[in-house]
Amino acid sequence: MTRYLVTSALPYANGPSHLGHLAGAYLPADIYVRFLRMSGEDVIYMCGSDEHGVPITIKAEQLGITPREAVDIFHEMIHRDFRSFGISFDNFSRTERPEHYEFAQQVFLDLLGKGFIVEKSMKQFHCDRCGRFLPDRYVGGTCPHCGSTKARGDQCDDCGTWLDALELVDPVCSICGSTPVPRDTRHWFLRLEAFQEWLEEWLAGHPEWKPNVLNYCRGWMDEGLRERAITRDLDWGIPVPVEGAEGKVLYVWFEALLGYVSSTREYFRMKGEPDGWKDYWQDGDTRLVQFIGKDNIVFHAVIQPAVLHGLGGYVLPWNIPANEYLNIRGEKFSTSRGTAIWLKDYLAHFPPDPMRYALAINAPENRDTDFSWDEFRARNNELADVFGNFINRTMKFAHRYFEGKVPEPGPAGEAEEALMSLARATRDEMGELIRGFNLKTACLKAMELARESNRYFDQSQPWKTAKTDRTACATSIYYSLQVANALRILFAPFIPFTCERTGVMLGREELHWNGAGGENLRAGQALGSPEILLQKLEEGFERVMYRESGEVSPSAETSVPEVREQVSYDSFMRMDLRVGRIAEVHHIKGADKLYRLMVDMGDHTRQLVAGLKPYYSAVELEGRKVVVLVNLQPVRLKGVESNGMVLASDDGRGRVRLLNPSDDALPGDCIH
Ligand code: B3M
Ligand code: ZN
Repeated sequence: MTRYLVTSALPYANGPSHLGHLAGAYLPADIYVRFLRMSGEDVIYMCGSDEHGVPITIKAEQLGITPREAVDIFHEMIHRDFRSFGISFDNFSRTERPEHYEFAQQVFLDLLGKGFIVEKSMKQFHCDRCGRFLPDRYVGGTCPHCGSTKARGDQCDDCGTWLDALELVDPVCSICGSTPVPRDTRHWFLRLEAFQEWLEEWLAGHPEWKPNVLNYCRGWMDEGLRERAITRDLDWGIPVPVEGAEGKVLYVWFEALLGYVSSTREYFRMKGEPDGWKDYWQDGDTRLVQFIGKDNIVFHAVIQPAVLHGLGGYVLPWNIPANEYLNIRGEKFSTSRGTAIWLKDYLAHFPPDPMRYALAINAPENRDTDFSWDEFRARNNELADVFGNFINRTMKFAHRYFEGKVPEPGPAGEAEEALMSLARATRDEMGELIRGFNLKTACLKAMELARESNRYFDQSQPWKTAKTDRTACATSIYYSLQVANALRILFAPFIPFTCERTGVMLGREELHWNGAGGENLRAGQALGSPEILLQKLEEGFERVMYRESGEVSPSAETSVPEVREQVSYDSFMRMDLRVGRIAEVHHIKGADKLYRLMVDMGDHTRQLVAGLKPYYSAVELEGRKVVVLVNLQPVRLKGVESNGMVLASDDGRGRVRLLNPSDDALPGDCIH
């Protein structure tokens, strides 16, 4: 059986995530994975923070904190913001973990033993003023290939070339600006040239890959591969596991690429299946699909396959659908340069789905694209006017003329047949497009169906037939409801939160791709209450995010709430807090903020009502461990009894995050 192992580039834990990250390697992966899950495929989505290397140490130095403190802050922030955007990783790990250290060091020793890694002396830039070697981004200068003056010691972002710092023109120390000098040092080299022939053959076997990826690799191969240093003079990172290598660590790119494997190993260990990762990484039936930005192509399409081939027994990338850049005012979003629109700043004011839709339909799939708030507003309003409006008017008619039930239709006429077969054709076309990584075109197809659905509604004029021909009116609302359900399914990979809420309104929550285009809503079935799914935006709406300076203002700082009145130790001890695990998540009719949860408390299951709907989808909650106040007086909310409370934090700006007991805490454990 074909298994899909999907990854997104491990984001450096050197700052919050921005729209450029989302558009490049995370949203496309999430759309693809959600579609595969809905199609019944066996798929896991692995990612995690990339926590070593110079990007981290430079950031930590800027902030005046240790690298470990920096990665702890940004790992949490990145993970939180991606989840708030519905990026549905099955595991979001991190490379600052003993399990990853061991695996990366084992791989290093394995390749060393096979002669694919050799130790050599080399010249490296040294800053005599700073008294240190200058690996990677500690050196800046002009790129010898494209002339960009923003090139860095290991890579030029503008042309993506993986550089040897000594190639830089007019090199400068990034710390003090002085001119560095080449000095002798010893490092370990990956003998890439040993893989030239094999890589040529392997790459030739993937003509189906995106042209931008293949052209890039071809350029690299034509230039001829040569050995590359894969260790660095740094005191932050994974120590080189050989005698005499004090003060040297594995080059971040060498070990981060192995982070995909160690994230998978962690995921299966936590599931109690410690060898489960092998079914994906060491089984020929696996399709490894890696979503990245174009600046990461060489590492994923050349270095990673060479390392995994050198190891032997690992699957190699089946496809690497690299995206180009999403720019703003013509410049790449950049964490290290601080030119970005941070996810958390957007989320503090607006819901995730309109941005998911705008970035999907304007994705930099084959060329750089530019983000603008005007374009975003146009896409938001298009989604509200076409998709949102169709769902809303259909629901309103069903409530106004058919007691909030799916009406009994008359015989389907030509228009109905045409509409339903268009829904099925759109479903099949979209499936093809998504499997071929043409996500933008797939999204456009869904929007075309939504437009066609509105045209059907207008042409059938239910506001007239409601008075003149009830059967005709029932028929058009019946089929409008069926195609509303099709739209919910087809848009779900793109705007999951909105489609989940649509499902509650339609009384259909299952998400099977092939369900689109069928008559799944039974006549007579009760419907949920209609709600406005999407808000339109006025011109200048984005000002709420900007300071006078014209820069996106960090989310408005909130005043820290006053500390409440003191309590005695005894009165605190009267609160009975325990660990629980969410076993089931149910919607509550007519409650758009509440879930009914069945929580496993170890020796019993307890029903709770929790206002988590704006912050978590049901799938994110199921299986999650929580902290429960169990001796709170029971209350009834929307008619549902709640026996206790789940504890969560609130940052005062409307961001609510559940308190997580540690991995090894068990349901029923008491909390002191
Ligand atoms: N941390 C992302 C970047 O270059 C880099 C990806 C690692 S994937 C193994 O921004
Ligand atoms: Zn210096």
